[in-house]
Amino acid sequence: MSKIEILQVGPYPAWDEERLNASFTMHPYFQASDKAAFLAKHGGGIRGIATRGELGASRAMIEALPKLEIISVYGVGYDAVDLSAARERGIRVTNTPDVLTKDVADLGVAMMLAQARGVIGGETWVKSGDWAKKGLYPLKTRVHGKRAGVLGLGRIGFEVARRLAGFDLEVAYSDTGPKDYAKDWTFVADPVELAARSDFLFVTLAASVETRHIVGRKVLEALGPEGMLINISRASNIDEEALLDALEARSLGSAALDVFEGEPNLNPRFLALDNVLLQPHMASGTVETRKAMGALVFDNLSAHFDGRALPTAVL
Ligand code: 8YV
Repeated sequence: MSKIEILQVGPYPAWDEERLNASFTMHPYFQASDKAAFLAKHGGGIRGIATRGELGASRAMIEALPKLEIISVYGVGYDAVDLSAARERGIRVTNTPDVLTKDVADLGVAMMLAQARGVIGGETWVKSGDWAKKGLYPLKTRVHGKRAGVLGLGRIGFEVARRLAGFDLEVAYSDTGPKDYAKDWTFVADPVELAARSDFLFVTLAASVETRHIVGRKVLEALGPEGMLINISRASNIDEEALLDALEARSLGSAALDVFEGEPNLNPRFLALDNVLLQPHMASGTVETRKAMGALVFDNLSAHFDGRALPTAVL
């Protein structure tokens, strides 16, 4: 019997590709120089898409695959999948929640600590010889005892808040309403008000059309020249032009960012700034977590084609 055909939208680690290739005929879309010709050639037989969180699946891609039944996302965020196009055709969508939650929270808190304490600059100070030449490293900012705001208290936001409480920060959060699992933390409905009372503002919202640019000029102004913005969600949650303006004008103190519009080709204005910490979208990037994510991508596809319940269905 011939194997089921899957469109592979982005690369995966070798262990995932081996497992997928053993069970399915994988079509590596990401390697094709002429994407339209690739879809025209293979599209007719494809029944599944294996994609990545940041790559998703567009309406055009979905429409080019008449036999498509399932889209399996390697990532918790599925904002890049055109859900209405999938819904119209009854196409199933799965993601990889839970397995990455704590790693993403860890990196968010690590970025806050690294940026506040000048860890990257400190290493440069040592390696460049500045320590011996110029003397003591400039003093940095204390973290404990400060006020943190968590914008979006879902799974990742909750783990961020728990960690921040462990580092003795005072935690407040915004969400659609107060959460019964967040009794020790202060609920603040308005993101601008949350920013105004925060030294560190974490963006941990699942991205959607509704949350687009939820962090705009007003939130950045409220966070202020001593404030730090940390984004481990999606770039679309932040008005990036407003963020760059605020960082350049120093009306916002600093930012620590793992996600960018148009990544990996980020706006060059970021590269000229000395008040940012920039990471290559790697919050879930540990071997352990990526193995668990890859296993879920595979398990969801297998379950679907074997007629079993999907382990982590979105649609
Ligand atoms: C991944 C992510 O880096 O989970 C998500 O939504 O953005 C990240 O965990 C990405 O999906 C891997 O391609």
